Amino acid sequence: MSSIKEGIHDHLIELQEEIDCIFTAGRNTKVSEVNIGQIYGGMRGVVALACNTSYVDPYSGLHIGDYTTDNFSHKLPEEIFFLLSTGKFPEAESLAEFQNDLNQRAQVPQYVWDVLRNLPRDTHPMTMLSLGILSMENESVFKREYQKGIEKRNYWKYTLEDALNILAKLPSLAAGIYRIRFGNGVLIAHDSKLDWSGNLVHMLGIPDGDKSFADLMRLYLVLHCDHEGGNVSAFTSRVVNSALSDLYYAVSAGLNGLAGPLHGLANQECLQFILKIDEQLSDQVSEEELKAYVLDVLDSGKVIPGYGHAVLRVTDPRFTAFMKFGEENCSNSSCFKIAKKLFSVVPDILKNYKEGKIANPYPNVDAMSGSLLHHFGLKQFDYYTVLFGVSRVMGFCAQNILAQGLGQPIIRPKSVTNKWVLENLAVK
Ligand code: AMX
Repeated sequence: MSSIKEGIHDHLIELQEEIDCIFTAGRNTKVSEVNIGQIYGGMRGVVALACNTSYVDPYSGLHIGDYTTDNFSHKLPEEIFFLLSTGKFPEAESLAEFQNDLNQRAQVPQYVWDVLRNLPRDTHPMTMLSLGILSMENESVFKREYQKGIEKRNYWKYTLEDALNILAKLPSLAAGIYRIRFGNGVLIAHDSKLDWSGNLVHMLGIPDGDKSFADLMRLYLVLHCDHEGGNVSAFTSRVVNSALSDLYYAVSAGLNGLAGPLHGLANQECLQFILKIDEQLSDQVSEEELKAYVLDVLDSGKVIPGYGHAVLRVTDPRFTAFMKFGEENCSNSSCFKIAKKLFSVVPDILKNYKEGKIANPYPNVDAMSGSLLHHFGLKQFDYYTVLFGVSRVMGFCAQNILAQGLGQPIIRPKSVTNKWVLENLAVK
């Protein structure tokens, strides 16, 4: 058995023991109450899911297993996938075995390129990514084995096979999309001597040769990997997989959710905001000028992109990790300087704006990530969500493998009509 498979097997035993304890202590214990505002309001604040890959604390941000962002941001994405799905980082030997396994599976079938090259020239890169994965659905090991008849307790093993096949092909697929959509369409071959993110950088073929870009990509792919279970893309992916639609369907569905402007697309709006400041005021803008600019934007009824969060109540530690990277690698970049200046003025303005109604005046991850990509030569905004997607697929895969391993059933909350609410809840 491979180390990752063994790690997941052991992790599932631990998780199942915990669930057994939880159930023994009180299967019917109430967790949260749901009010009418919540059923009409996107179920915000309703605790209704268990997700053991990661957890977002309002004050300390993203946790993966026992690790906070500070403690995992220096790792490789492969180590992060191992952590998400087994609860532990791999030993050096297990990591090498896992990377070797991914390399063996990296070849993207020719028909995928045929599908992508036949799309209209202006197809969004996220459509290409989602479609590229969906087009490989006939390769699903889970589907093939399910049709033969497999025991429920083994579902996760075939879901893992699909996850490894998808993850292995992602750098080639994402880089190929970039080259078809924004370059001359000539693909660069996968290099099995490179790691997962190193390969993505290599195959993108952005001609700056700067080592820091590879470091930035590694950090980017690590920081966007997962954000617990209730966000649009992770939840969508889980719901689809809970119907035993295989991982190709589930990953493609999750990516379709990520493509929305309220979710994965927000990072490109942040960069546009910063570029506009650069164009109108330059990176030499004074603090006073910037404050006036930000207030003008707010007074015109717009939000300050990159600030605020539905769960976090502090500066996102992922923002802090990107800021540190910027200080160390591109402190003279115009975009970085403006993003940093915004950080010094925006929180105080937001704290006092709208009579303190803005729940979190601090920056989220999107306030910095696009500025750094732009500085290192990746200037096509439309592509940024693809990178977010490449990273987030690790979370989708890990969440679905663990859910299958724990035998979680199909997800099916109950909905009601207005009439039912009026008749049954005395709200007339
Ligand atoms: N600028 C101006 N106003 C803001 C604001 C900001 N950055 N963040 C929140 N507000 C406003 C809201 O618009 C809302 O006003 P309203 O009641 O008049 O509609 C009020 O403050 C209360 O909102 P909230 O409870 O603080 O936030 P929320 O949980 O409803 O929304 C978010 C969270 C992220 C959508 C919001 O902060 C926002 O629009 N931020 C700017 C866009 C952004 O950065 N998006 C990326 C989010 C990260 C991600 O998921 N990728």
